Amino acid sequence: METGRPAHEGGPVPRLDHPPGQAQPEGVIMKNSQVAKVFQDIADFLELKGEVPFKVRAYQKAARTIEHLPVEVEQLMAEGRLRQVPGVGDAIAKKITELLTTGRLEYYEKLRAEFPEGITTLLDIPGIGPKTALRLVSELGVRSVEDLEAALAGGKVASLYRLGDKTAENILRHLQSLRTKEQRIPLGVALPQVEDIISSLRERCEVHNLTPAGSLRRFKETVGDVDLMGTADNAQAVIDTFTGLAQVRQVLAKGSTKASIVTDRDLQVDLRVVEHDAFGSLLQYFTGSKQHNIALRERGRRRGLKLSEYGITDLKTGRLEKFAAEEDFYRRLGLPLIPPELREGEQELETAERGAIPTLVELGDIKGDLHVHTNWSDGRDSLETMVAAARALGYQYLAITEHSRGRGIAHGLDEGRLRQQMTEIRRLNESLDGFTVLSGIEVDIRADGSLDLPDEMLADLDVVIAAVHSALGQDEARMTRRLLAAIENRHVDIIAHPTARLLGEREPVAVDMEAVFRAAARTGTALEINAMPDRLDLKDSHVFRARELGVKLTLGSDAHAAEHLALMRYGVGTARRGWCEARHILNTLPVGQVLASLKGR
Ligand code: DGT
Ligand code: CA
Ligand code: CA
Repeated sequence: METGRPAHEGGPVPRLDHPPGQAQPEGVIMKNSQVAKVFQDIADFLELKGEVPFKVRAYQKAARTIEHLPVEVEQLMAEGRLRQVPGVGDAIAKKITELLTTGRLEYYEKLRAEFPEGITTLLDIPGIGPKTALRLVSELGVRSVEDLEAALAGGKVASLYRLGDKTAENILRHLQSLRTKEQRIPLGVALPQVEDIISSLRERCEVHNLTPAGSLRRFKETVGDVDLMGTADNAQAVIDTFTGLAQVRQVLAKGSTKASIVTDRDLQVDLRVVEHDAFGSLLQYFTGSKQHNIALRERGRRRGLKLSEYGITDLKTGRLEKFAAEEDFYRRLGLPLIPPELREGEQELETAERGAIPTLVELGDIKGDLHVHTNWSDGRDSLETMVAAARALGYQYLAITEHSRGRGIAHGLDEGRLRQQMTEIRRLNESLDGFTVLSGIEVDIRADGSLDLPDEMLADLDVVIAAVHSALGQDEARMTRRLLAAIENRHVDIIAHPTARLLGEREPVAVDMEAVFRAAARTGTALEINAMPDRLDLKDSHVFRARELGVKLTLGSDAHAAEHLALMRYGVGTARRGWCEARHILNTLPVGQVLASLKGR
């Protein structure tokens, strides 16, 4: 069952913007994590002051308990049950009450005033204990995350007496993972930036095999940071060029073979450069996922082999074998090369073992785009322009699928204009050689599940896509009924962007996806993988399940301008993450067979 909640990675992150213990905006309820944070800070302050350990531990324990409470501490207070919480005695119960009722805590604020400003920000960062925080503030004048990053990059943290490289590295790692959790960046935002960086680097220095690894290479819908790999004879020259690129806003760390930067558009990019003979193991290691690598390492261990980014060590002889190619790395473990999109630590190793890794669909398999808008509705470009762009991509056909009349803001077509467009398309087809324009529609599914155009109209079209665009807040039962009604309509060939989510902007609708998949499979209605990078809807896990249930799938760019046709690659990546082969995607077929496979035919 789909509950309509997105699968956001990482838990809630401590908010660094609003210092806890200070007055909260009116009406804002303090979360358990915020209350816990106040008590953790108190424990840290007391430790810094040299208080007796048992007192420090009491606050630490209270913080931990509150953080993990299964109910809101606010509710416990209302019910007079604070004292029932383990570790909460009279004194702490009183402090919680003060904090929750007034939004501030006098005791905390007094303590806080004894220490330099900025220290609580540092205490929020995992890997920085109270003593280190105090030294960073008083000896280096660090007051903010930015100050800390600068101090780390300048080697100042490592040079603090008795702190050293290891601690500095540790802090940097925690900072990076905080950044990663806070803001995952949509693939469609990250990939073009990375491609830009890659081409800049290639132009400016002698670097080979420059490839993204990590989640970007696996085509995950969002990425935390970008991991770039390359080879060079002179690694330092590549690193220097990289950190000096115009796209770089901040250098987080820099060494002789690796560097981390943040771009002017807030994307963190880590670059690693190795010698050619070790590139395969490097790329394998940093492509991940972590889960995949753990499973792979376990497999190696059973064979007496130790895996690392440097290669594979035979534990008996201690000899390190290097790998220039990823394929040879996998072969050494008795496995075929596993496509990056499958490396999620799920069932790819067992499948590879059985020799059953699918031949995943590729962009080159796509013979046409089945979801396209023109300036007849809310698209920017003309029919002719869209067709020319599709031909330039090597496609054989294109389905024109404007919005229907109910989508007033999108200049949706009524029957009259739609028939007009059909005539226009027929005329256009007569002038085209080896290319077919299909007459379609993206008909609106109304709130009650009925469609926005009469059946007689839909029956005359080549391709009928149906989609929800409004009343997205319906409860799961109603939304499911609504989608099922459209699926049951015999003229509906495809359901577009079934969950209507917009990454980072709009939650998916609440709908029983399993019921949708089963109805789609039973009726032969195809579900779309919308390739717009802020949609990617169906998402990877839905694609996987739908395919498993035998649902027909289509890929559509939902292009509203000629250049959007190229967004198809994001849809293909999502299909690959759902383990799709070409045969699972209708528009890998030539036009005649696609039409024959659509339900409405
Ligand atoms: P992201 O950046 O959060 O979108 O996800 P990834 O997968 O790109 O993760 P990232 O950037 O932290 O690390 C890149 C790869 O490096 C990761 O996919 C696998 C490898 N890696 C990182 N940390 C570990 C680790 O602790 N153990 C293992 N085995 N591999 C790791
Ligand atoms: Ca990454
Ligand atoms: Ca990384």
